[in-house]
Amino acid sequence: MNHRELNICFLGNPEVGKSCIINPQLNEYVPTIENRSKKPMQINNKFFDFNIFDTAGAKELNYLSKNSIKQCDLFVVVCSLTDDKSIDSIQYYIDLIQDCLNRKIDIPMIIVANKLDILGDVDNPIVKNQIKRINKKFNNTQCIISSSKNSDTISNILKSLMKQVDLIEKNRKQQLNYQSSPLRNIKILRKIKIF
Ligand SMILES: Nc1nc2c(ncn2[C@@H]2O[C@H](COP(=O)(O)OP(=O)(O)OP(=O)(O)O)[C@@H](O)[C@H]2O)c(=O)[nH]1
Ligand SMILES: [Mg+2]
Repeated sequence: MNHRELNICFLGNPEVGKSCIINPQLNEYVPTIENRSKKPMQINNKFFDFNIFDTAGAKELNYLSKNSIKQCDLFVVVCSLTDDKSIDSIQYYIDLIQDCLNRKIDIPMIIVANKLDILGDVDNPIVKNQIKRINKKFNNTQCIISSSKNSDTISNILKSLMKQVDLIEKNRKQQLNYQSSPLRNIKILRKIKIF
């Protein structure tokens, strides 16, 4: 069976829970320097091998994160619902990704607002407020609320990202078809006014 290989990069401030989302069995905080793991997964009858790049939240190790970003296809920016600074840093990571890839569009990306369990559930007014803040600033980027204690989180993230990949690839195909289609010439002709 054909397996498609994709590289996915986790970014975000220290201690937001990147490593625990990737590996929910972790229970002791050990700051990451750089870590790679593999996750095979079946999504909609297709087989994937995800190579997961876990990066350091520590800014001194940014040069390693930049190197990881350049090798990746999919991106997860993690913040903690209990840490305002980590929410403020989302933009920093989006800029870093766009700078490293040298493009601003067609980047499959998701924001994960983690540590929901500490605040209870999504009905908690603090949670509602944080989600509002994130959505207001990043309304073009999908956001999921999570707790790394829920072992399904990583699968949900990967499924959501693959939906974005499908859309980007579908759009790209349509554009290619359009560019090579005779219809394109008709449109161009229409732009020329005939008196
Ligand atoms: N209550 C709760 N604690 C969490 C959650 N996710 C992570 N933690 C705790 O937060 C601390 C940091 O988690 P890590 O996953 O190591 O954080 P990180 O983002 O990988 O941190 P760096 O590697 O330093 O960038 C650990 O003590 C975890 O047990 C969560 O969803 N809920
Ligand atoms: Mg870590």
